[in-house]
Amino acid sequence: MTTSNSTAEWRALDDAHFLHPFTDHKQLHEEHSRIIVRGEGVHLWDSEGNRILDGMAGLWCTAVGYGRSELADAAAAQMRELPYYNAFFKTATVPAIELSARLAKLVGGSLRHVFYATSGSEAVDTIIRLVRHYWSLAGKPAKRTVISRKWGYHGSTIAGASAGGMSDMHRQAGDLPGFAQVQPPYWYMYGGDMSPDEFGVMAARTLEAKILELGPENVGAFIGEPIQGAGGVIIPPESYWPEVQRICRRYDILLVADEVICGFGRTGEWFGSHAYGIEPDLMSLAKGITSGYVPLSAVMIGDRVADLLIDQGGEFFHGFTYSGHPVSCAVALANLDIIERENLVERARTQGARLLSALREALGDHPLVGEIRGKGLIGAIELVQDKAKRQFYPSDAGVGMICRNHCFASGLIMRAVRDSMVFAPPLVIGDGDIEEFVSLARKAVDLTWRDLRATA
Ligand code: PXG
Repeated sequence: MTTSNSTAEWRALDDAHFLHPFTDHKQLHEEHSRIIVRGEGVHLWDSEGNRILDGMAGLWCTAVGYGRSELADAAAAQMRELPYYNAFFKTATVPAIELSARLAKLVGGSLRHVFYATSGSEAVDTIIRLVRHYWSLAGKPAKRTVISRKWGYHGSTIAGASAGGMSDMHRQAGDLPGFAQVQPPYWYMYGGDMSPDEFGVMAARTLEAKILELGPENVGAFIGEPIQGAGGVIIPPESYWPEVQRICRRYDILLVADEVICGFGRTGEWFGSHAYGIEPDLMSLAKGITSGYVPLSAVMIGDRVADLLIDQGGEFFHGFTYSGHPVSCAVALANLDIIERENLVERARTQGARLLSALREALGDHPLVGEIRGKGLIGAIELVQDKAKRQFYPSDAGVGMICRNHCFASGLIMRAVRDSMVFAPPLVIGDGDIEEFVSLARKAVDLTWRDLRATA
C-alpha cells in the first residue's frame, strides 16, 4: 500500500534514494519520475490522477492486463499454503511440477524439460551455461562461442549483456569473450533494393559467414528473438528463420529462441517459434509467463540437450534460491488459465490486425511515417526523414524521443528505440482502446512533425 505522501514528497525521496534501471539520473532529477499508482485493463493511473493507455504492457509483459484479482488470489492462496520451498535437495513443490508439465505441452516438440529462474537475464545465463556444458559433455569443449544479432537483447547480467547486441551495454563491462554478433534481419534499414525475402536469406547468411570465420568447431549456439523486441521490433522476412535453421543444422550449432518477449501469445501464436516454424534446442521464457505480476523465468530444454545432461552430466552445478518459486509458479498457472479461457492468443492475432490497419489508415500517408509493421500485438512505427528513400533522421535529432515525450504527455505509452516507435499493448486490448491508441498516436506524430518543422 502507498503511504499518504504527496507526489512532491515521493519525487524528492525518489531522487534522493532510488537508482532506476537504464536511466540517466541527472536528466531524471531535472524532470522527476511519473509515479504510477494503479492499473486496470490496458490503463494506468499516475499519482496526479492522469489516465494513461499502456501501449507497452509494462515492459512487454502484462499480457492479461492490469487488475486481475484472480492472479492476486492465486498468489495469496499459495502464500498461505506454502510461501516458499526450494527444489535443490530432492524436493519439489506442486505448482512447479504442474507448471513444468503444462509448459512442456504448450511449447511442444522435444522441449519437454524446464529449468526455472526469476528473470529473463538469468534464463539466458542458464542457457549459456547449458550450451557450454552440453558441448563439453559431447566431447567438443571448444564449441563455446554464442552468436547473436546486432540489437539483440538478451538481458543485463554480464553474460546476458555480452550475448546481446547492444554496444552501449558492451561498453559498460558487458563484454565477455566468447560472443559474436551478426546482422539483424532489419529490411527497412538494411534491405536496400532487395525484396524482403531476398534480404532475409542474405541476413541469415551473415550467420553462416560468421560461423565460417570463427570455425564451426568453436561455435556452440546461435541465440535470437523470433522478433527482436528491445532492438526496435525487427520483424524478420519469412525467408529468414528457415535459412537460420538450415545453417545451424549444417554446422551443428544449437539454436536458441529467446522468447522472453514473443512467448505467450504476443505474436498471435503461443510462441514466436510457432509463428516462424523455428525448432529450437533451447528456449527462454519470462515476462508473459506470469504477465509480470510476479517474477519468473524458465528455460525449455529440448531432448538433445536434456538427454545428455541427464544421462551423462552428473550434477549440474547451477540454480537459484528462487528456481521454481511456488508463488510465481502458482501465478503462472492462473495466468495460463486466463490466456486459455479468454482465447488471448487468438485475440492477439485479431486485435493486432485491427490495430495495424487502424494505424495504417490514420498514419500511413503521414510525411513522417516510413513504415508501420506488426505481427500479433507487437509492432513499430518508423519515423523517417525521407519516405521514398527510406532515409532516417540523424540520430542527434532525437526524433523518436520527441515523439515518445508527446505520447507520454498525452496519455499513451509507446517506447522509442532509435526513431522506431514500438508498441506491445496488453493482449486484452479492446476495440475502444484501439481507437484511443490510434488517435493518441496520431496526435503525437503530428506534434513531432510540427516540432521538426519549427526547428528545420
Ligand atoms: N531476453 C529478451 C528477449 C528480453 O526482451 C531479457 C531477455 C531479459 O529479461 P529480464 O527479466 O532480465 O529483464 C529481455 C528483457 C526495453 C526492455 O526497454 C526490454 C527488456 C527489459 C527491460 C527493458 O525494451 N527485455
